[in-house]
Amino acid sequence: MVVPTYDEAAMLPLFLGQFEQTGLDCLIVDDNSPDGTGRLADELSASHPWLHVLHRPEKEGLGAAYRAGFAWALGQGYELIGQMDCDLSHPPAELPAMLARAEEGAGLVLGSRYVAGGGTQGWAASRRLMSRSGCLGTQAVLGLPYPDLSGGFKLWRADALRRIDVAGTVSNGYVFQVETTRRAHRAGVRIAEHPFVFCERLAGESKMRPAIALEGARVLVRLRCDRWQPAA
Ligand SMILES: Nc1nc2c(ncn2[C@@H]2O[C@H](COP(=O)(O)OP(=O)(O)OP(=O)(O)O)[C@@H](O)[C@H]2O)c(=O)[nH]1
Ligand SMILES: [Mg+2]
Repeated sequence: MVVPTYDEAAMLPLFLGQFEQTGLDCLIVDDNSPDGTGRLADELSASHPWLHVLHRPEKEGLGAAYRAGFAWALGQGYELIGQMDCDLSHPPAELPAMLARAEEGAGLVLGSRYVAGGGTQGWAASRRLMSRSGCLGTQAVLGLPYPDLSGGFKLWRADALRRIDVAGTVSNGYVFQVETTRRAHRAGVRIAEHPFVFCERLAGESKMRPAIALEGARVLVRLRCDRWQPAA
């Protein structure tokens, strides 16, 4: 599982404590967090052989962190490569069910808050409205059938990541999630939606800002014009 971090020192031990139960490997991709998350991850990796750490020199946003993390995982030869947040908003307990969907043949298992059985917990009405309207607007603008397009809880087959040329994606922030799912849809990757309940973070600070949502809307317009097609 590729887990990007920026200032998650308060959450990292809690996250790893729950993640350990899954028996999976974890790659922390840290952008030189000022709060020392990267150093802490290094220390923990010394006693946890399943924990790997990739250090990036500066904060360049989620897309860049994921591109680096996926490249590392593909290079290591993993057949299944996932992505999730470090703040326990994406419950590690969902991973066995998501893995089962991938083993049944899905190339992308899309964790979804907005299909039956999914939801959000602990969000103010304003945040719910922003996320829901963002996803509905994105779905309408891009004509995609998936109601949760901005979420970052996903499991990929390595060949699906190659088919979408993940290294060649261009977006950052939340739109990176939209871009990769859109590419998967265009490339004919089998996509399975898995409902989960998104839980608000217990500690640390949210990086969500109105400016980020607005930037998302701007980049979405650019993505609408993107003519990316899978290689024949
Ligand atoms: N490496 C890296 N990780 C980031 C960056 N921005 C956010 N993250 C991490 O990516 C994950 C998801 O971040 P976001 O959803 O943007 O923000 P958040 O703080 O989780 O906000 P909410 O969950 O919406 O309250 C978290 O684990 C963050 O620490 C970044 O620029 N670089
Ligand atoms: Mg979060």
